[in-house]
Amino acid sequence: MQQTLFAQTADKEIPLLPFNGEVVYNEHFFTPAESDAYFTHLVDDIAWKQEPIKMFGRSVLQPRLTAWYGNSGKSYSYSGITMQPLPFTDALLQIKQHIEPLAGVVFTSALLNYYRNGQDSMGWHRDNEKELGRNPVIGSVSFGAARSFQLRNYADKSLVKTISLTHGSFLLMRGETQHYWEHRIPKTSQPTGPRINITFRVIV
Ligand SMILES: O=C(O)CCC(=O)C(=O)O
Ligand SMILES: [Mn+2]
Repeated sequence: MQQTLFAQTADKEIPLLPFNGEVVYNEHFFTPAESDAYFTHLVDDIAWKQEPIKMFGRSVLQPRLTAWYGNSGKSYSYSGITMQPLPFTDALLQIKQHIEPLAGVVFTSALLNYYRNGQDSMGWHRDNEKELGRNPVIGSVSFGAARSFQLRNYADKSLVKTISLTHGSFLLMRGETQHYWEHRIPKTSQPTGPRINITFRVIV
């Protein structure tokens, strides 16, 4: 078992996992003004769709809107659907360049999720598709309403970490995280405004 190490933890980075992976959270990564501008741009200019996925052999609509952007030629299979990316918008390129120095990788793709209200959600899963390589580096940027993000140990499902992902925050998952921890955005019955999340990924 490998202990989590943070060789270059900056003051503002909060490590979240006790072992078997690395997740760091940076709450005020973008300024409120930048975050407001990105949120408005993303709501208006992203080609949002509500895609069907297969659940227990049935086709159901995902409980959120999604979009897939990235370098050309990097298609991606996800929950039984294969997505072809649209070319990065200028705003997505700016956000990508802003997070890459901290992530230490060059991201090739971005999955965008638009949670319209508290009833939109994402179930337990790991970002462990084979296209992401052995130890995926996932850079996750959030704008809009704060939502709970949960990490649960895959072997011991009683071990759950919950964090609120706020407007303009940046969460980085790396190392062995996707082997040992799953994550989700649960539904909430609290009145909740819209939220956009972008997970930048490296397709190898
Ligand atoms: O909305 C989030 O914060 C999580 C999104 C996510 O897990 C994903 O896109 O794979
Ligand atoms: Mn995920």
